[in-house]
Amino acid sequence: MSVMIRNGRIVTADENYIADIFIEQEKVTAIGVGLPYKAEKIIDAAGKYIIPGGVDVHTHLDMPLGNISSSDDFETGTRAAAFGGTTTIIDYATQLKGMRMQDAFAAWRKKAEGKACIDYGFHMIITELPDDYLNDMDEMIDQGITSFKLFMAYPGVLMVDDSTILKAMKKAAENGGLICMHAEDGNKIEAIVRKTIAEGKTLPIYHALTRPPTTEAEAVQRAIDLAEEANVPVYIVHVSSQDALQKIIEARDKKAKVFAETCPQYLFLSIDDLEKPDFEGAKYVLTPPLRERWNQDKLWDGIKNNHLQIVSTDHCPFNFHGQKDLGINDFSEIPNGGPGIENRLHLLFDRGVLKERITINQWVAIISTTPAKLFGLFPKKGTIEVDSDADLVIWDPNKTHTISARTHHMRVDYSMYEGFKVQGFAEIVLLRGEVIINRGEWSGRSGRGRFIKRNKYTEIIE
Ligand code: DUC
Ligand code: ZN
Ligand code: ZN
Repeated sequence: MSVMIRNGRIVTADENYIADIFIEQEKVTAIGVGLPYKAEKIIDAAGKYIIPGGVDVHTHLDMPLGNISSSDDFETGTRAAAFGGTTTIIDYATQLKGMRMQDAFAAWRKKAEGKACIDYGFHMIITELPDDYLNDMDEMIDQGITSFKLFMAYPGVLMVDDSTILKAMKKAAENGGLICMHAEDGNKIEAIVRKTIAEGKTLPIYHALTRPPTTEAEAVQRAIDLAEEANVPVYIVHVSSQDALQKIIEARDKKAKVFAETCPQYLFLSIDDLEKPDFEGAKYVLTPPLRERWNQDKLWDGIKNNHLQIVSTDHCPFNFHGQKDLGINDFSEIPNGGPGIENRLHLLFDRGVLKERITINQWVAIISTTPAKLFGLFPKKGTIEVDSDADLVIWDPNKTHTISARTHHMRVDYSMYEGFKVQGFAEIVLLRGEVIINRGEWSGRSGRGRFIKRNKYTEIIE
């Protein structure tokens, strides 16, 4: 099927111009003014922006947690992502204890195959790494899983000690993998949590109060030091606070290869949300926790100055009724995570670009181009060029809507952004040349999403 998109304003991470785009065989095959080709389908994009499809490098679909799983699976979660203008995700597969990475990969592939509506890749979470598992990391790289997540939090479950971190980092230095770090001091937090519960303090707000920013900053510094020792780049996931950001800025000023993301929840929500009455604060129990509001401006400065290069969602939804309420009597039993896969582009356009916190090119960079580059998807994804995949969003910059659980497409019974009015709308979304969102309506197919074998991280960004 050939498609011609006429007269849209093409916006990439560094360009902004009006032209036609011609698509054949899933790819962009020509870009220019007044292209003379005949197409089976013509889309008029006059007055609209055309941006590369969003790339969300931090999601948790169908993620097991104790006896429950995150409420979106690969079908509902990726369809919701498409409504939000995201056409590629990188989800976290988990090598649970006792499991080899190959088995974890197979298990996550099975969750996605036949269901995913957009393209996807995986990172691998490593929870144990005896010497005879080190080769698993090479096998993952060969199969296109070129990044690994390590947890410095959740002792006894996901946390790995510093010697394991160093071992994984040294292996990554050898095979070109990228280490993603969940940086929170798990032991310190665990001690504060036990003491707090013993004092009878069980409300959701104590989730945030027992994980102070110092526990994040300390772990970020440790991760940076370990990466320096191993001589390997490190990517800090879900940076939530100025304290943690400061450590990243100091390291980057010394030319350390440290990269980092933040997430919309840290830019638009705050610790005050955890104080909502009737246990509603549980809707905002995320890790790291939401911080005091003043951190938001610091994170925006971090984005503007390229100390934070990516905004991902950390989409990890749990229903308020039946899942979050497992912690009604004890905040530490509330499943950690919140929904957002559908909201990222809209929030960042409305409250980033339109509020002049970032330029429109920076918006494209943080939501699509840089994640594609850092995680080995570029230039197939993350740009609009001849030969790139025709993953495109035709964005109406004027249309407004109000975010609500009543109308969103994520399979979760609340929205963290309920009632937020946003301007800018993903009107038409194409995945490899096929229209999957047509004027706000679903027209894609479950199972059309393809596993993308990623390349290794290359030092193509500063
Ligand atoms: N870390 C994540 O990255 N996602 C959900 C919960 C967590 O601790
Ligand atoms: Zn994490
Ligand atoms: Zn996460």
